[in-house]
Amino acid sequence: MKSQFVVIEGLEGAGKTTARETVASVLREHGVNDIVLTREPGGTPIAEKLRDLFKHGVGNDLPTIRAEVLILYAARVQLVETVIKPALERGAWVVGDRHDLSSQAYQGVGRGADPKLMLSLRDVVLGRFRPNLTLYLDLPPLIGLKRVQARGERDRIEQELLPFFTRTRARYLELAEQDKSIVTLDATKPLEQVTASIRASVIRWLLQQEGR
Ligand code: T5A
Repeated sequence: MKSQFVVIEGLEGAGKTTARETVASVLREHGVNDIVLTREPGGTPIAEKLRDLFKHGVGNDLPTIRAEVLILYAARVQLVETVIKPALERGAWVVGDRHDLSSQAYQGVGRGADPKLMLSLRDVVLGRFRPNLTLYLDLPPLIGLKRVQARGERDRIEQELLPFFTRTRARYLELAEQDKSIVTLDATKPLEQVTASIRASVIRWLLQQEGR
């Protein structure tokens, strides 16, 4: 099968880190051995610096909403052009922890940037490049935030209030509803059940791709 780009999406604490490993292990079981794992923002030296700027700013100089959007797109395009596309071209598969859908949800609606403008920006910066499959791990924000609370210090995004995450989740659900390449999974279930549904979804999708 031609190499593919699979992305895991969801709010904080949805279980994306574990999900990425699950997807990679299903792919290996199906004979895919060359797998590149990415995370966004980040994944190249430049993009990791931009991640730090996005998350913490510099001292009291915090990015404005528009600056934040451009920082995220600069990091994304750097990752896409120097890591993801070259990997796909050499025949590797790519499994990403977040991609553009995060910006559409967090910045487009959570932060209050114009959602239409965000879709246009995506088209300008990324052209027609899109993930082949996105697994969106859906859960109410309170559950996810409780799961990550134990980590201690919170970054700028994690310090946002509940209505921000509620808006962000609503946009995820809205966009998932409109796009057949996005599969929504219930991430409130115990980890073993979520893992089982991720495995089932990826296997079903692989079989569809192979025309079986
Ligand atoms: N962002 C990112 C934007 O605003 N715009 C963008 O365009 C992009 C790309 C990234 C931040 O940037 C924002 C979103 C984020 O705020 P990050 O540190 O990478 O920052 O944050 P996250 O991607 O959200 O990573 P998290 O670690 O917070 O979430 P995960 O990866 O979904 O959670 P995970 O897997 O680490 O699990 C958290 C805890 O929950 C447990 C795990 O064991 C772990 O302890 N857990 C479960 N517990 C019970 N039941 C389950 N089903 C569980 N699943 C996981």
